[in-house]
Amino acid sequence: MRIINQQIYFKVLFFGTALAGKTTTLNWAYKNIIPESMKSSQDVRSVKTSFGQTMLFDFVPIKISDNIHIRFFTATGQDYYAGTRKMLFQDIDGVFFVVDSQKHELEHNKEFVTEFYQHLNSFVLDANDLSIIVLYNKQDLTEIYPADFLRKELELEQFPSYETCAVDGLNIKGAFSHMVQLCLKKLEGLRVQHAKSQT
Ligand SMILES: Nc1nc2c(ncn2[C@@H]2O[C@H](COP(=O)(O)OP(=O)(O)O)[C@@H](O)[C@H]2O)c(=O)[nH]1
Ligand SMILES: [Mg+2]
Repeated sequence: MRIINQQIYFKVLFFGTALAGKTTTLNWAYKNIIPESMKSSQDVRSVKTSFGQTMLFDFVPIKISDNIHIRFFTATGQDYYAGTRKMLFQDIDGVFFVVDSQKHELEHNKEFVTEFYQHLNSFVLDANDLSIIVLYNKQDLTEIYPADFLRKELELEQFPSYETCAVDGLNIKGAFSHMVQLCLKKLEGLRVQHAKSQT
């Protein structure tokens, strides 16, 4: 979170393996659930490779109220650009951990869970202080593991989660509203703390 000129900026990062559906989820949300009045830019801004995959990140700022903003970023999942993933963890408030539910992606997902905790450690972040929501994506496909199995295998059971399909938007609205609520709850917590410290 950053406070600049009395404006509060939350930062939410999409993290997960290459092709898990991070960019598709963000694009779907931007098109279908974020009202025009909350959009502070015309489009999702992306830095893409020549193949159309996310090279560095996608970025979407939205305005929740007069002085509260949430900035959504997606980290590239491609290993060639892995170095850029870490820097995006700076100042994060929330993470959508996007899991590709396809069976052949299980080991790859496990590697990303390990990497995720490494990045949190390097920024001295505690998973308990962050708003983490897991998206078990690609639920429309047939060769997938059920979310219950993945939750256990990936040891992500303590986090709230949604079973999603980024192509048709299944459960994405619920996941986004949940994230906004968690950010606002964090703000309320900080307000209470501040009020206590003033007395
Ligand atoms: N069937 C299916 N395809 C998906 C889903 N989400 C993403 N995709 C496809 O997977 C590919 C990679 O998605 P993308 O959002 O670019 O992945 P990213 O690398 O995580 O940003 C694209 O062809 C998407 O259309 C999903 O829920 N179901
Ligand atoms: Mg992408």
